[in-house]
Amino acid sequence: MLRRLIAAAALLAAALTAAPAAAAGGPLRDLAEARGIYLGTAVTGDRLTGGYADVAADQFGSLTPGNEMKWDAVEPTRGSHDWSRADRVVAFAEAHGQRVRGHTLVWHNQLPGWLTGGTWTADQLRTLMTDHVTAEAGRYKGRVDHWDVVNEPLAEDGTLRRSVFGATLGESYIADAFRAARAADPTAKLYLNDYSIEAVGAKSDGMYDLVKRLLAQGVPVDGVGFQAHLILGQVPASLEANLRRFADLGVDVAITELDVRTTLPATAEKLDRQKADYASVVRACLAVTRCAGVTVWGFTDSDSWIPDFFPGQGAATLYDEDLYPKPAYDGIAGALAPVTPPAPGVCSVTYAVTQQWAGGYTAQATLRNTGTAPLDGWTVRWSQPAGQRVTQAWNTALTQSGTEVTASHLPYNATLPPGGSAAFGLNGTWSGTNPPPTSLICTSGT
Ligand code: G2I
Repeated sequence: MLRRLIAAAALLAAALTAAPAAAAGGPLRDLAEARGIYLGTAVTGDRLTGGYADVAADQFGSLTPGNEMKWDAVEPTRGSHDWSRADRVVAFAEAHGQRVRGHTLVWHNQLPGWLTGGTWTADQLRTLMTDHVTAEAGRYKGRVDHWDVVNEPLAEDGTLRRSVFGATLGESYIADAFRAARAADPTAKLYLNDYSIEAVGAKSDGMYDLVKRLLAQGVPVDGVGFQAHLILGQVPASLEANLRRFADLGVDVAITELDVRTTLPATAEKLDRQKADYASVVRACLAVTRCAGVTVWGFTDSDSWIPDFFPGQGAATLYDEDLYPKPAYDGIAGALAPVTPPAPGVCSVTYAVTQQWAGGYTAQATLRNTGTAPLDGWTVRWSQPAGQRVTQAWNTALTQSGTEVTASHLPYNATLPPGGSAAFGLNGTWSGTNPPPTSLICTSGT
């Protein structure tokens, strides 16, 4: 029931959103952060100016270079690196307080011609691969939050893909790539990334078994990326359970390349369905504690790989070709809306930080009697996920236990007529970040 209320509140918040950039209290990146995940996008580095750059910076907390970090881009000639396009995306992210998902160190596509055109012994190929991982992960040491160390290692049936790496080196290339990445950048989270592993099935079973084997060998796998290149109306019902079973192995999970393609033209009905699809993927991530975040594979239909690869299909992203937000934007904003379900018909409560300074803040909460009878006493509860401590409160009797805060009425503001409200305030300390409460509820009674 509570879940349904939350979903209803989220949809309502989305429906009321006229200006998406200010949706539900903030841009997507802030909404996501307040819910404990990041919302990222793939970008095309050459396009990071003007309106495209504004949306990329304002709405997303993480950037993935769509092509700029691939092997063919960074080492077009053997032994001679060109980091300029990758550097540009990383610098842009740093200038806008964004994380970077590095994509990708070892993949069978977009390899340089000198590599695919050469003839290599297994030893030579292994050394070329680990040298490449060492050079690239080393170059961005400390600046990349997640690396897709190995991309798309599996065939459709869940066995090892017979790529140049798989066929020549066998499964051991994966362990070698991860170990080289860990040595080159000890703080980056190292991911295996693949597509068509979103549902429980043969391919995701293969990935599950692979991760288990790698962990058993002490290979530093920190996470599994689920690309999620989805077809309209086909978000797998088992997505959440699938994410959870991987998390239960002791790795993080993330949605890394989300898009939802449809046949063209995209009608209003299809875009509504797409909105629901985007929202349900975000909700699946939110439901799994170890889900680090969701990345969309391009945020505008003018920068999507779909029309080139699937003729007759497209409209797969959140913004149209003119950078106007589509219903899918509201779907994500709604799914990420703050969890503040009012007790229906009894009371509602709002919370806002009114002042913040290094290490400290002041917040104000207002409780309102939304029922038809007088409220005889009230209690407001919330949780402060980032270790904030309340040091002082007024107009309420407040206690804190760990991250949980309870604020109750005092004799003089216990009784509220229908429509009446009571405000109370507090001072607190914070460090790192000061996100809003992750849950905020009021109850009536003494
Ligand atoms: O194919 C979709 C994605 C599947 N998972 C791995 C991702 O890395 C992959 O991304 C796409 C890029 O979004 C495309 O932009 O990978 C494609 C190629 O594997 C990229 O397409 C290529 C075109 O095929 C080239 O003609 C073009 O020169 O992009 C290149 C750079 O614009």
